[in-house]
Amino acid sequence: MSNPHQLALRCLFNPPIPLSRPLLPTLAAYQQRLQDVWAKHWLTNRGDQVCELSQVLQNRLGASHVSLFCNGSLALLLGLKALELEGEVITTPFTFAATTHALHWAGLQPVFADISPDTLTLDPAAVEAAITPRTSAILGVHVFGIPCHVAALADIAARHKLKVIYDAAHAFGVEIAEQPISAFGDMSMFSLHATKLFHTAEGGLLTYKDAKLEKQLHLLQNHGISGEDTVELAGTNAKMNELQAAMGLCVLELVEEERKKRKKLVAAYAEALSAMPGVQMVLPGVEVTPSYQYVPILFSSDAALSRDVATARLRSLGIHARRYFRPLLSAVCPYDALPSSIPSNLPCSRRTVENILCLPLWGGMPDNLPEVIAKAIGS
Ligand code: T4K
Repeated sequence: MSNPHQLALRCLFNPPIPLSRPLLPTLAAYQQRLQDVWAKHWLTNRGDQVCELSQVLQNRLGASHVSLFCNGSLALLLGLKALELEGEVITTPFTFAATTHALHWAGLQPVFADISPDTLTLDPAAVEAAITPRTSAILGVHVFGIPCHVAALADIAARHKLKVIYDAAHAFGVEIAEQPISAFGDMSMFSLHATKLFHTAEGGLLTYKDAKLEKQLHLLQNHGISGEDTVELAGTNAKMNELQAAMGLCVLELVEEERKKRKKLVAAYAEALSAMPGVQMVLPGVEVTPSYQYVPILFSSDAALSRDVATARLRSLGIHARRYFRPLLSAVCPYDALPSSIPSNLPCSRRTVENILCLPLWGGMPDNLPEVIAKAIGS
């Protein structure tokens, strides 16, 4: 005999439910934008679409300066270069690999500090304890769109004369007490990858306060070339192209509607998971306007299933939840050899990476999914 829970678990999703699904404009809307690109025969190197998107995003994000890139990883790398940082940069091991790799490629030494259990972002006390005479900056990650402890980090940075850079890959549209997330720190990087709420298929965006960085970033992303016969520095190619920007301009028109749908789904998850022992949604504080980018949940020993058993059960139902962000970057070569990677330095990060799970979230996903997932992991 089957009980009602077991009956519900039999309804498999085929094709499987992905973690996220890109927000897409109608083909007609995209084609309309492309008509202008075709008419001008201009595909990249600061065309009209890129300039328009840059202007629109500057207003939308309330940022004094913005620069667009071909992806978020190169945006972050070139942002670090433009700031002319040296030596050590204190950062979190609980992030996507691109954060730490950007430091590596910029010739900087990552120094891992532990995260706070409330936000899963850098613990300010651990950051302060990690400062040495070689420290030049703090690279925080607003992981899952949950803001770092921005006030405490700003205070530490001011006292020790450090730069603050935020990896805001997941934080498009996030505000803290109505202040845009880009208002905090010297520079923020937003990923515009297809998996993000707002995307350009592939893409990246830097916001920053120092006007002088704009020219430097342009040189760095355009081979260091400033004129037909002038190469000023050793740059690379990291430009956004017109097809990406046209996609972004179309997607931007859909973002608010998508946010509303995701907000409802997040509320449904909260309701479905509320009475479940040992399973807790990781949510930003009440003063935060969320990005609705991910639905991270944490398992504790009171949960009916462990994180890994729950993940496997969901997968057997055709639901692709993801164990973001595993492994910790402190456990990955070459960073595992760093003194700050020693496990005793990172207890909260280690606990988190063993117990975190991100549940599917995209506007068009089935309405009953939060309930199905709650049933699957709660029994
Ligand atoms: N910093 C942080 C904190 C980041 O999270 C990231 C990127 C970066 C920096 C670097 O930014 P970018 O250089 O990427 O702009 C994905 C993304 O590729 C990556 O952008 C993102 N973070 C990371 C968290 O997620 P994967 O390897 O986990 O993605 P994948 O292919 O497994 O797709 C995830 C889900 O989305 C699946 O359910 C399938 C679905 N999907 C994916 C794509 C690409 C679709 O339905 N359609 C699609 O087109 O890395």
